[in-house]
Amino acid sequence: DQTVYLKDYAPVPVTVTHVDLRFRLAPMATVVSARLTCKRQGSGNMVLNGEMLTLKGISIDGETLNADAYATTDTTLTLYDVPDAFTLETEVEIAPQANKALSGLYMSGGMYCTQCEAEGFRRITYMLDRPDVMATYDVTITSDLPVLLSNGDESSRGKWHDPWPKPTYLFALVAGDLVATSDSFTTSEGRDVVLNVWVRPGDETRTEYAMDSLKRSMEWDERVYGRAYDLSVFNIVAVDDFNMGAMENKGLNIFNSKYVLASSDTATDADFANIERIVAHEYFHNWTGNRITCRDWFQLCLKEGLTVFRDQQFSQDERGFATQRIGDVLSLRARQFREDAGPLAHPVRPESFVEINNFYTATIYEKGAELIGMLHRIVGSEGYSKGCALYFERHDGDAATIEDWLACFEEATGRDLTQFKLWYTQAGTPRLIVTEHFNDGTYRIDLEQIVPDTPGQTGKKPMPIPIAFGLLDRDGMEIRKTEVHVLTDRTDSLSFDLSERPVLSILRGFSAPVILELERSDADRLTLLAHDTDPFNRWEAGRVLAKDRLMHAITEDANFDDAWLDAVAKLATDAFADPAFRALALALPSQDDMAQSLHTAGIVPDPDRIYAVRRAAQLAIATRLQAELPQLRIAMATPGPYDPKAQDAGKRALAGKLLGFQTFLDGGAAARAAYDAADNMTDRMAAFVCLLDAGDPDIAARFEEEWRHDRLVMDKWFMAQIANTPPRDAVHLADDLTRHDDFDASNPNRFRALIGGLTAGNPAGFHNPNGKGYEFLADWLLYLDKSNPQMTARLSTAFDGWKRYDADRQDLMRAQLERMAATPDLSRDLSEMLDRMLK
Ligand code: B3K
Ligand code: ZN
Repeated sequence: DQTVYLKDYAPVPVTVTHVDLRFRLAPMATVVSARLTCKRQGSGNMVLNGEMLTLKGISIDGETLNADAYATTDTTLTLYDVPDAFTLETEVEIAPQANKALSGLYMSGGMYCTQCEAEGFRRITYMLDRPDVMATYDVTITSDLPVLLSNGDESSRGKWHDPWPKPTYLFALVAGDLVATSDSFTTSEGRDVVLNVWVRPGDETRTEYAMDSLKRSMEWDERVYGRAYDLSVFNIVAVDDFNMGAMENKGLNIFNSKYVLASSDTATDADFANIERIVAHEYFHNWTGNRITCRDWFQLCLKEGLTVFRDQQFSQDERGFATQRIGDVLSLRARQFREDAGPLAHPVRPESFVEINNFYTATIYEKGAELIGMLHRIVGSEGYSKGCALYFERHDGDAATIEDWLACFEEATGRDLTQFKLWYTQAGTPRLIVTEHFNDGTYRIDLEQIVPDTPGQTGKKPMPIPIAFGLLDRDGMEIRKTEVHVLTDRTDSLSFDLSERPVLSILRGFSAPVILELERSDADRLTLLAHDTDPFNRWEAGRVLAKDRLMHAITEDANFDDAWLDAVAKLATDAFADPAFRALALALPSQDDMAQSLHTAGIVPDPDRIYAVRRAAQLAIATRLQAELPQLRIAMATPGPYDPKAQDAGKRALAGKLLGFQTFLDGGAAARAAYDAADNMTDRMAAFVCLLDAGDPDIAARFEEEWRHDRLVMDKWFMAQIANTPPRDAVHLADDLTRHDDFDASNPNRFRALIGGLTAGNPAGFHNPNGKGYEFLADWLLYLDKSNPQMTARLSTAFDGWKRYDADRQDLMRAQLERMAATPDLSRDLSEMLDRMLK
């Protein structure tokens, strides 16, 4: 059994305090010499991690080791009877060119780069590859390549020193033919910092936004959290082949080029927003993650949940609270609620894992961030600031735990957070059931929470749920401003003396990550949609109305009623409302959202039916707006040069939504004109998607002709086509595209574009009752598992909702899961995922 348990945590008997690394780079035979300064702190042998290494030499304090003084396995190096303090020297050989797992030292487009989190360092040299071993580093890189980078500050070409003790997972090395866009920043402490964004020659015209985002992040972290940068250089490098978004290596952040490179011509507003968010996220890790790291990987949310919370706060400040919060909640529900409701559900702090890379999940990240948000709401802004200040002061330089984090808030605020800790240990999305009663001048709200069973966890305890609420009168005037009630018991009630029944606005700002169940009239919802002072709940009211309509249309063939269509039209045409908000309010719940909601309501979702009903709803809205559409679109024009800021992006988002409706009516005429007129990628993509949807026979070829030279744009081309083809053709098209000259399964962005275009972009196509979608996915997962297990395991989650569906689809999916599970030599990553999904 390869399971690792939180309860088994123990510090290492012999630790490493300084690492001196020398690299002689060569694609198939890189030599890594390591000198580790070691110190005993307990009893036992020293067991170092190492994988895919060829050991060439080993000595202690300059003496070559006898064969009986150590032993190696495929994954370890054990040293017997080491002294209390000594220097261990090893020399190993590795082959970065052959490394297709993109973990450890590998090559991408002729450059060397690394990815060490979570356990990639052990593929570089023998070391205690765990976060509670923190060491200072000296690195020397020998290579003819023009740019040689590592962590810390450079003393001479290829020689780097990082004075801040760090765990192995934050180590990084880059070597290549790169060019920098440079700038500088002076910290509040008076430190002058050189900022570089390193890219391949030719890409330097697309670095401006990333640099701008970096400077704004640095300023924000000083102003809001009092955290300043601590080295004299901060490097960002863009890499084409990268398994995730980016990595916060100390002083040397490595990014997927998708999240660095942007020009108005090639990147959409969504790309710009992601770049801003991810640059900020990685930068913020310098304090939450690097200066204070995690004791062990079970504490992953300590750095990830907190850092996501911080990047969400930043984006709210940069882009507007309401629209940012709505976007974050949409993604929480789409990814985390889905995860929490299925076989992969796990606590924000898991108790065991087989492969830690399988736990970089929406639960650890997004739910982890929600927990910080709730803590913030419970202790208040001042308490939150005090708690953070204590955490930074007390734990700087530590590898800390969730207990350490919570203790700071208990001490700083005098609150007992024992019950709050349940949020970290109990999986599953709580249901919050609210019922209203009005009687004789008394208005009462009854509250009940149910924390559902999840794999391996039953009989859960009630958790503290901060419920932000306010009351409106029947005309929509606010009669009680927002207050926060913390539900701590399983049930509770709140009473108010009022002369008439009010309209309740509850869970304002989505104050807790729960599923709200509240039966109430359309009239109340329409009042909230029109008048609530809480913009999140205005949007939510519209969302619930829309979902309700879709549900009825799906289950009872109901028509879309005028009252609803009028409310939608009113919002669409409300010139006083923020365009970004209107765009969000006009977006119907996604197909997967509907499948999730139907399942929660005990109804088996039919993907084809969901697809058809959603389209019927779009057509109904389009028809209702027919007369106004052209004018509305003109009003959203953004004259002047492209500006990625939220204000113009909001207008483009609304214009794109409206173009979508228009395409339902004119077969693509307006979209064709919009495509020809587009002078930025946001407008072009919006028109492209409409034309694909309208079945324009030439548009895919035309787009390809125009953008074939650009990898990042071509990812969009692959994805959009599959996502916007009729479901019956989707698998066939995806399969065809795997034979396209530009399809490259070894590039994660391209692979994800193609597979995700089908599984997430075209759910009805993926769930084709003939089972071809499932077979297609399983074939490709088995193929990719041989080279890149991390990516494979991640994409296998497309199957995690399999138990929601009808018996035939379940059989087909189970057959594919079992076929994969029965394949010999699966990676640990994929086999853990399959085990959990099949359980
Ligand atoms: N910490 C990295 C993620 C590493 C994933 C390893 N499989 C990026 C981030 O969260 O900022
Ligand atoms: Zn992170």
